[in-house]
Amino acid sequence: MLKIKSARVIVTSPGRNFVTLKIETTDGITGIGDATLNGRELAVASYLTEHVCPTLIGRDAQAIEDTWQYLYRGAYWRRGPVTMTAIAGVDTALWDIKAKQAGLPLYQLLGGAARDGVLVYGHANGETIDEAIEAAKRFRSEGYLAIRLQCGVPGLKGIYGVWGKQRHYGSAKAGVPVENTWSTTKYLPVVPKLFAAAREALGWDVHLLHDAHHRLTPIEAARLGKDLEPFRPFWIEDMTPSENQESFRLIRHHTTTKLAVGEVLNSIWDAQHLITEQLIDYIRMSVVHAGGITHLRRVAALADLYQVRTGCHGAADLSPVCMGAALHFDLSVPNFGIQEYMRHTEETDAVFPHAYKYADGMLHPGEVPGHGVEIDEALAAKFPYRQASLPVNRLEDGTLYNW
Ligand code: EZ4
Ligand code: CO
Repeated sequence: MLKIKSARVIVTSPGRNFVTLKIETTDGITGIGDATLNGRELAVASYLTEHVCPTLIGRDAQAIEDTWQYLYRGAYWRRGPVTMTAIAGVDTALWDIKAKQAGLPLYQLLGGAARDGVLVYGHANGETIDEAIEAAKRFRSEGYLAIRLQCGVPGLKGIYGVWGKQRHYGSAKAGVPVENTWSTTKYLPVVPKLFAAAREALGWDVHLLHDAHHRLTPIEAARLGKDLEPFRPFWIEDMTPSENQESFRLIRHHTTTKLAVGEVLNSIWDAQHLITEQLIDYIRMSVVHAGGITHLRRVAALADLYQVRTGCHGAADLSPVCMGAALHFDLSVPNFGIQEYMRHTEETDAVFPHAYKYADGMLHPGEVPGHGVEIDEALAAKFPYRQASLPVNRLEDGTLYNW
């Protein structure tokens, strides 16, 4: 039996905070898993260090399903982002170990490659529509086949997803939360103009996406969906929050624009009605926030029955370890749709050397045994944790709203 000898948490901040769980077996195989929860990093680190790591020592490193059940059922308190992110850290590290032990890239253990590569979308944005289109053209020149478009809204400062000319994006800022202002009335007319300009400039041979970041009511979402129908978006993401999964039925009744949701969901139960009632087209849950490879496979298997495809969250606050693991999942899962790809900073890539590579609009996880991502601990130690928070949003009259 391959036993777990040690399990420890590494927190590093090469531009932004990342939490990594490293597990070592008695015969010296190591595996790592991402356990980063943006803005709440140390809650997961503590959950792992205080409550999970001690229970892992001496356990069978190969019994991934049993360990998953042990951590999920064994906590008594089920679900929730902190718990499920911690479980994901363990699960991803154990899959990494199992694949290394087999001498195979992880996707081979998940059934082998079901496609040649993983279609990704990049993030084009700008303060103005013209700037966003210029950014989208740069992505096209780099071979991207799918591009997310976000632009500023006249009269509003600090719009989600707009970071101007910087190549890298960090939504969390040092200290207490920054406050942004939101107006749906100002936002709604802008997006159809952005999409019209994009089709004019980029043509129809490219997938265009957009993220409404939970800011619309269902009927507002329905209106946006209708307005965007002529431009055939690949999807509109997070039109409205999904705690009430029924909300999506109302949007569905009004528009054929494809709907994606799920980056803040942690459990298959959070998506049960969205999937089984065919209220969405893409489920965006990630390896790191939804209980690891083990649980995400279960979500995908359910989704496949209802023709819902995957579209894993892949923002830069999910570490390269999550990206590596996600790519093995994406390559092997039958109902893969698309993978979000926000490039990490050079510092982050140096701390997490990885086998995955981008070419011609696709990522491939590589052929290295395991998930193909390692951590340079000496370098990681040079970037100590810095407290940072996600912004909050207020309506123009000061009412606290969804960010
Ligand atoms: O705001 O990951 O689609 N991507 C997103 C992200 C989220 C951040 C929050 O931590 O919506 O940019
Ligand atoms: Co999003």
